[in-house]
Amino acid sequence: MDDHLDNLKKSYQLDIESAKTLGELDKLFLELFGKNGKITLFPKNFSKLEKSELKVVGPLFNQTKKSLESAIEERREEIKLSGFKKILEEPLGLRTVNSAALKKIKTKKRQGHMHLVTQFEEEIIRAFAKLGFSQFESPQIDSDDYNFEKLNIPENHPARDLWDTLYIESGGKSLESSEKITPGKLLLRTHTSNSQMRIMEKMKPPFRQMILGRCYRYENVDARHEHTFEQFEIVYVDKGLSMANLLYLSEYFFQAIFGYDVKARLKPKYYPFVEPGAGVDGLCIFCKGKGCKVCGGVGWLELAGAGMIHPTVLRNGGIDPDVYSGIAWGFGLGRMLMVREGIEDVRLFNSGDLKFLNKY
Ligand code: FA5
Repeated sequence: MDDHLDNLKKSYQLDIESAKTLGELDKLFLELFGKNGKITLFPKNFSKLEKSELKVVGPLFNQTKKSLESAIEERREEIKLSGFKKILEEPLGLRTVNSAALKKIKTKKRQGHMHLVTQFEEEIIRAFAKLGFSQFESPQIDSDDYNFEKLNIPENHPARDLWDTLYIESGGKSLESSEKITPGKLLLRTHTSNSQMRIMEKMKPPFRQMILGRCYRYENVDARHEHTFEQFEIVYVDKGLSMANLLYLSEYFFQAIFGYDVKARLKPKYYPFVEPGAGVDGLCIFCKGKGCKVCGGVGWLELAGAGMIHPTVLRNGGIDPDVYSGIAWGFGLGRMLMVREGIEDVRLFNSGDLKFLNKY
């Protein structure tokens, strides 16, 4: 029986190592650990063994099971990483540049560089454009309707306390704007989620949209809170989307901006416009999960907020939640950059302190 286990381990280890797709791995997993899998059914033979034989075969079986499980898990990660890598390394293909012609043009040596946040914006757009997301604009001066009401946050709902809001006195008249703003009090948008309803009203699913821009809050300003800051968000609606897609997108993005070995995990979090809602954690890039000062010993850092778009919100946007599901996923650029670049104070981004900005 130990020979049998040994052969099983050797032959499957080879198959696992040479698997090229997640589908092939799933097949091997089922052959071993499915309802009628070879590993699942193996202990059935234990009753036929002598006690002394069982003492040898039992631990060997456990060890074989564990090593095949971890071989599958490791290969799964390798395949996922090579997938992410391939997407990230692909050129965008939006423009072809005639480099020979460019060389002939004499240009002055350029002084200065783009702001750190602007550079980061470009990285984010590039990563999501590769997955087929297009940019969408929503107004920074908006109505209470789009910022709250239609997102399942009615007036007097306690969840409004999550967003300290700057309202605008317009003397009862609507302010001029390129966007038509529907009735409702005017405010400075507190989050890029004000785009969700506009996208749904303008587009028929399926769609993949991304929004980037300034948000404003009536904050007690400190090292982690600014009154004016940048947020990024994706709104993705299609048939059959689930939290698994959300986890994939999170991991894809973290690996694009932090490096290839950052994992993501989801934990329950309340936002009125998603159900279920999630806080998206990334494995702490400083201690790689061991626990350190930055992550408060937890090993993970919360990097984004997300969830499946609430059926009421889909309905408000004219989308049938029985047919389509949606993912909304967003984060603050300053806070994410603080983690990546080891910056201690979010206020430095808008401070105009050139000594600080020129370091990047
Ligand atoms: C929101 O604003 C949600 N709209 C995010 C979301 C999108 C959830 C899609 C679900 C689906 P929250 O208030 O937690 O959530 O802000 C999101 C991020 O913005 C925070 O994690 C933080 O990175 C950043 N942020 C929020 N307030 C500030 C602030 N005052 N200064 C700097 N960054 C901030």
